[in-house]
Amino acid sequence: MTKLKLTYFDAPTSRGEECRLALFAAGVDFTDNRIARADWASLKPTMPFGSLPVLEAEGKPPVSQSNAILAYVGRRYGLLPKDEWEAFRLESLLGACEDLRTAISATFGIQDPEELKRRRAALVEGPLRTWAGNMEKQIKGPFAGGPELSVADLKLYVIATWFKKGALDHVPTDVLAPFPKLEGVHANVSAHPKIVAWYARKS
Ligand SMILES: N[C@@H](CCC(=O)N[C@@H](CS)C(=O)NCC(=O)O)C(=O)O
Repeated sequence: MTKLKLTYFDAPTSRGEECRLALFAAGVDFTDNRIARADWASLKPTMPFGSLPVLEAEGKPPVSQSNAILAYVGRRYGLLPKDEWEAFRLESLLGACEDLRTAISATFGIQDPEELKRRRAALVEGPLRTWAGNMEKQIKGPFAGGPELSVADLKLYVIATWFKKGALDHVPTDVLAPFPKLEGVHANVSAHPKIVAWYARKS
């Protein structure tokens, strides 16, 4: 296998960041290809589904979709358990995270401030809290699958960080406080030596 190349926007966020974290945490020597927003319009039609992230290997077709990338990295490089059913269960958490992102994305682009406030409050009280309550029951602790870090933890970490840094207006930074296992995943991923090393490297 030649060196993998991951393409995403030049931002430490979202679906690209969770794939970078997975590759780095798994010890994969990959090319971290970061593109400028200004270049996106011309690149978009060249991507399998017109979106990022995309993972490439020489001689292979490029592959899109963050969850497919995470599942591949997880299975091939040890960030998913060998037990196939447990790996499958953890992959289902990746899908649930994308469902939440879809619900959040439905509130993007709302121009009227009062409408945005109302829709975000409904998001927090409805889909977000329901998602967090369901996710809480899936997390074994300290990580989603138990003692070992997996790609599911990295996806959960990136989403929790999104809330915690206050990037979404009207979504409280402590929205996950009633969910100690989710908070625990965030804290334990933050403190994981590989994740500490990644952010030390980038700063
Ligand atoms: N389901 C896809 C969604 C990909 C997606 O929407 N990516 C965003 C960035 S996080 C993107 O490429 N946005 C630019 C665009 O769609 O033109 C995945 O999980 O990879």
